[in-house]
Amino acid sequence: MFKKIKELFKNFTSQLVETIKYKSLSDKDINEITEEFMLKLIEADVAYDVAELLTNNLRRRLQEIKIPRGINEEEFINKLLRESVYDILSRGRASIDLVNLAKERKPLKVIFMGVNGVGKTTTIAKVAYLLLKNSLKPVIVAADTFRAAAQEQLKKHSEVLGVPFIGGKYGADPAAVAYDGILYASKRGLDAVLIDTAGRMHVDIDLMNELKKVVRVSKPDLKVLILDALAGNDAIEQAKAFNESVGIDGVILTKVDADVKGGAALTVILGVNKPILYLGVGQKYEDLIPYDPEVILRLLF
Ligand SMILES: Nc1nc2c(ncn2[C@@H]2O[C@H](COP(=O)(O)OP(=O)(O)O)[C@@H](O)[C@H]2O)c(=O)[nH]1
Ligand SMILES: [Mg+2]
Repeated sequence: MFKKIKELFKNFTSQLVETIKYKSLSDKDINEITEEFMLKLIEADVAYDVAELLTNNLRRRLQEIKIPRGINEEEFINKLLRESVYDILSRGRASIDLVNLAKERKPLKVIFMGVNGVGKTTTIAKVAYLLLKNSLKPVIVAADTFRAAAQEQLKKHSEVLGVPFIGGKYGADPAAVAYDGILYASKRGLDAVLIDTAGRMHVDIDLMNELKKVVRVSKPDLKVLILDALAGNDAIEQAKAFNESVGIDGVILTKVDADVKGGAALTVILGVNKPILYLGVGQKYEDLIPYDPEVILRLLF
């Protein structure tokens, strides 16, 4: 993961170390080096705004700090870079812990939304698995009544996991299906209701209105937007649109493992400006890791 980005970070550090070997760092040097770094980030699929954010943070640090003589310069600069990245990563730190919330509320109602193919259904199965591992009982609800295959896919997961499943007939009102799922969980004292919704383009007004209705009826505790790391900047646009339309409480970023360069994933992580709950890092149930700036830092350096 983050292969290309890691390389860029390394090169940036060694370039700076090389420069300060022979002279002290002038503002001009700093500007040149950070500018070049920014362009490299963009080449590695980091979105312009995000590359700029990181570069500005870094430039400010470099200008403010005098690099002392006689220290390990490489370590020093690496630390500086880490701090810049950490600054931005921390903005996405989630104060929401899904597992703890499910322990507190009976049932915790979570609605999962997003564009087609981003990994909603797979992520719901992963979250169900996570709850089970914490001795919590979820019900999975397929409020995607648009595609028969979507119901089947979720049902299969529920069978493998041994979790109850509530679905609806083709064309049924998704809001009614979601409501059924909540009733089911309330009656049986289950811990969480995980509601899958149909994939929808954020620009499709009818489908967004339908989603608003599901939200009005089911009154979820959490509205979670699923974003595909590979979508990069487009994922940020999706987040903006869903946030304006129904509001989002948190994000789960999928397919982080599939982003070879790492720039697209980094773009979403640094640019989405919403709490990130988890990262999807594979297709297996256990491939869901809590978002933690420290963990990302370790992956990046
Ligand atoms: N590599 C990888 N693939 C994923 C991840 N999450 C989902 N997928 C795959 O993405 C595809 C679409 O997932 P699906 O859950 O059906 O998306 P949905 O249309 O949003 O419900 C499937 O092939 C999943 O296996 C992930 O974290 N990593
Ligand atoms: Mg689906």
